[in-house]
Amino acid sequence: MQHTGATILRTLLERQGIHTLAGIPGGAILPFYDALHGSRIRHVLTRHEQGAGFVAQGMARVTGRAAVCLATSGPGATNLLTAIADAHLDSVPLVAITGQVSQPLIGTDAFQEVDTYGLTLPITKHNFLVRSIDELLETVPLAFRLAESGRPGPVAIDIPKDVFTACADIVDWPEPGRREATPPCAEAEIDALAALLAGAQRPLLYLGGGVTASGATALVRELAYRIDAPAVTTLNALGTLAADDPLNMGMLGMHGGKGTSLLMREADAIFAIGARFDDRATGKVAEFCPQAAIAHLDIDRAEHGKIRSTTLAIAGDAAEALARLLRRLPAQAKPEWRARAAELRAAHPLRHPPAAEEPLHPVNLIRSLARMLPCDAIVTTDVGQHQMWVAQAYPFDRPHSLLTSGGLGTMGFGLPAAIGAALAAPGRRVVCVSGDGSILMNIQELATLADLGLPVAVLVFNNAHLGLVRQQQELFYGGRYSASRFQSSPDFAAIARGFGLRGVTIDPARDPLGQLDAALAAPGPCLIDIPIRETANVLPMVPPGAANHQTLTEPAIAISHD
Ligand SMILES: Cc1ncc(C[n+]2csc(CCOP(=O)(O)OP(=O)(O)O)c2C)c(N)n1
Repeated sequence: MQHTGATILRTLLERQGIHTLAGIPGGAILPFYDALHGSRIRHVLTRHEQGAGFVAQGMARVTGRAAVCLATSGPGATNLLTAIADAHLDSVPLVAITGQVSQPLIGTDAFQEVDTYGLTLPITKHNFLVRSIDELLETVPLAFRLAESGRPGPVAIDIPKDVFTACADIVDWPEPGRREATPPCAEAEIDALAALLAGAQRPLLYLGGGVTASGATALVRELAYRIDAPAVTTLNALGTLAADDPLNMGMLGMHGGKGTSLLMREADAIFAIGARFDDRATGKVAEFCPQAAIAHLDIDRAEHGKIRSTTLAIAGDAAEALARLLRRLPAQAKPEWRARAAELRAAHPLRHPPAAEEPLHPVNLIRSLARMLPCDAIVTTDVGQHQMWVAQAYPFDRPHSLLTSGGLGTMGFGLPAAIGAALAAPGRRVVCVSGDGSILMNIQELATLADLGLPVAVLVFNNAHLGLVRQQQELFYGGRYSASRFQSSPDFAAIARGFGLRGVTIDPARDPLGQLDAALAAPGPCLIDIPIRETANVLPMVPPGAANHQTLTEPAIAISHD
């Protein structure tokens, strides 16, 4: 039967099991939008292509499966770049499909022509410029296979308009692209790992996003208890161990607890799983875990020894390797080491004023928010102080429940990612915690949220500043505040109403938590603007470039144990 390139792409996506796409049409990709007319694939029309990229990321981060975003050539494609780069740094499986000018026009500075292939080359796992229908049939399944296999990541497919409009008879459709199993590591490597861990007196697990990507959460928990190893997590691995698990030492690095950093210095063996020794996590690398032998299990060989030399580096899938490790690793009780972890955690709690005194202190606010939400709620964040307060104070207890831009740190991530999460996880409550700076970077997606009516609540932690910038200027630039205070502040609740959503401004003087609870309890999407103290800082904080144990804390602030 005769097909156009556009109907072929639609069929390939349907066969791939794609139910939802996010994007914005335009000239070069219009033939594909024409083919979508009447398709069973749902198209979510965002208001900016970056929003489409993050909607797709929200879907992918919740499901672990590749999700798709679409844009036209030129400005449509360039608007997608930040979301693609973001997926690259956080290893999120994303397939970004862009229209391109027809092939005879490529290289002529045609209307809306930009070299999307060249631009996406350094920010994707792989990218394609498709030149024929035959290539399209090969490329689309391959793109999904590449995005999901090994270390997940973004794949870009640029399709010229004349490929969309070309016709061909298709007799045999290719099989959909699927995640390929990673080759198992050698027995000798598992033996060496078991020996290293069995010989350790003070072992510690350093867990990254690869644990979630591999579905290894339960195995990691079993391992921690098998050898009495406390665990630290990166931002993107929060929830791997429940926040209240006695072996969970919380997030490591720049905004991790002081007790966490001190325990890491005492460890004699660090087992890093699916983590990449990012500078925000390690602090000054030369002083990272100076006493420890380091074993590193990562699916991506390129990460081995990239930042920190290791005693043992194993390339493999975390779930597969851990299952084999657990079969031969005997249980080892280490009561003194566990007691030391408990002692350091108790000695260095998160400091914040008592809730009764300052209910809207961000730490108190986040703890109250968690009590108001169901335990399977999904939290997305933007980037800044509010993001770090969420990481420090929200009691995540499962993977895929915090969606945040870790590697790229992209302001504007939170709202569209929340929309994607709500699309991918129907029935689950989704909350986006944002700042008054970040929300403005993709606020147009409130219109998309209004279209869809999803149960997303956007909480704006409003401190009238680019808070994290203000904090750095206070702490490291002698209080010289430069371009971190907003001259004017929009009425966010009114803006939300303008988009057709419920908008609420919390009055701090009248039972603010009661107002928040009521706002969250009402059905449908909403935006809640919450004034917080302008000068509140996220502490602890390791000064950029310093070692993790040189973290700054705020001894003057009262400690509350609620
Ligand atoms: C797109 C982008 N531009 C600039 C930055 C640098 N940056 C990091 S945090 C921050 C301030 C964020 O302010 P806000 O969203 O109000 O959050 P707050 O820190 O006040 O909680 C800025 C400008 C960034 N991360 N992303």
